[in-house]
Amino acid sequence: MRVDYPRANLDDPGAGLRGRGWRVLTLADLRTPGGDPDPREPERDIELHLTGNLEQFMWSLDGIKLNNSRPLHFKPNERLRVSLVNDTMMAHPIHCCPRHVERCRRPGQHLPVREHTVVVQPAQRVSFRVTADAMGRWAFHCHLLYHMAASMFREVVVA
Ligand SMILES: [Cu+2]
Repeated sequence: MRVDYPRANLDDPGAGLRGRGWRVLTLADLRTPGGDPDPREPERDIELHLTGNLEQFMWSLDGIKLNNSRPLHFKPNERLRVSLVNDTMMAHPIHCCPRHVERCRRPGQHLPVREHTVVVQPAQRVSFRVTADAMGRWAFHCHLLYHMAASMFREVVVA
């Protein structure tokens, strides 16, 4: 299953809260104090699809089982933009351990929201920027343990 037209807006209050006449705080309202900690433009773009099958309880990145996957390689101090497209019917809280990441509001916009874990809603496309400022092996994964254990996990190597 692939989402043909993922949405990228951050101002959706969510199911049950839309069009109710009250103001709902969304990610579009947030700002990182002090601005972008690394204002460099990303040197490279990486796109990953969050994939799975709810009935068979299979979860993965780009449809690849963890044991068959290859690590993502980041260069030391490289600035990257990672885009996640959620092709599943569930929200996934994605963590790029051990770093915080700066979520992009829209492609090319410079008002990041700094986050530890980026929640990607169903049929949503989310981009964040990250600096490879820690050498070694990182864990890029869904924070729902049973998704991570079922292969929604990818090793990142900074070397
Ligand atoms: Cu998940």
